[in-house]
Amino acid sequence: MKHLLITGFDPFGGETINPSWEAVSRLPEVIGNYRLTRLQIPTVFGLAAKTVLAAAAQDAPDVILCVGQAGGRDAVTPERISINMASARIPDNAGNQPVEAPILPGAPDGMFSTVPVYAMAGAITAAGLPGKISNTAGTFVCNDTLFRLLHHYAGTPVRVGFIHVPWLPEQAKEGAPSMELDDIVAALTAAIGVLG
Ligand code: PCA
Repeated sequence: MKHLLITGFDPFGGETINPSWEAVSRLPEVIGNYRLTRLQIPTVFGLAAKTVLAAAAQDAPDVILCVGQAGGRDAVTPERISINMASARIPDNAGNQPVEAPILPGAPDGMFSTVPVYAMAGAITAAGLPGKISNTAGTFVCNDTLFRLLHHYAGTPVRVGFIHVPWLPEQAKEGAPSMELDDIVAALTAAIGVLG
């Protein structure tokens, strides 16, 4: 059996919940071929990736999948790419607010995710749920985390991916898109099912 390390973030930006952790913490211990380790990570630049790497050093996952909230999105979105840029509209949970700063100076401008994003988005829609590839993970902590992990595992067999999920109905302001928690859990389950 293969091993998946899957993470969700703590609430940030004044919110009291983060759908990424709400969903990740509800995933079963086994999906298809994979045994899951579920981990909450802090919404803090640098520290989030560091927390993932410390956990990965313990139990050597085959795949690392981070899940984050993307308020305003209307679908569960596997991220195709991360960019070497940190620029924050709001402070992270430690008060950091980088502006137009490279994440890792000298590293490539962008790094592609190493999980099958096309198949994952397809599996979500095949399950009757909204899913599509995203071509930007933003410039906040989620992008920072994906970039650092892809850079760390480049040239190794460990695959790294990221999935952004919409707000829950109770978070979404009037008229803003949201998704039920059960549907987010089902979408993540479908996406994990095609990791291979
Ligand atoms: N979403 C933020 C960081 C933590 C989270 O859940 C982001 O998209 O960068």
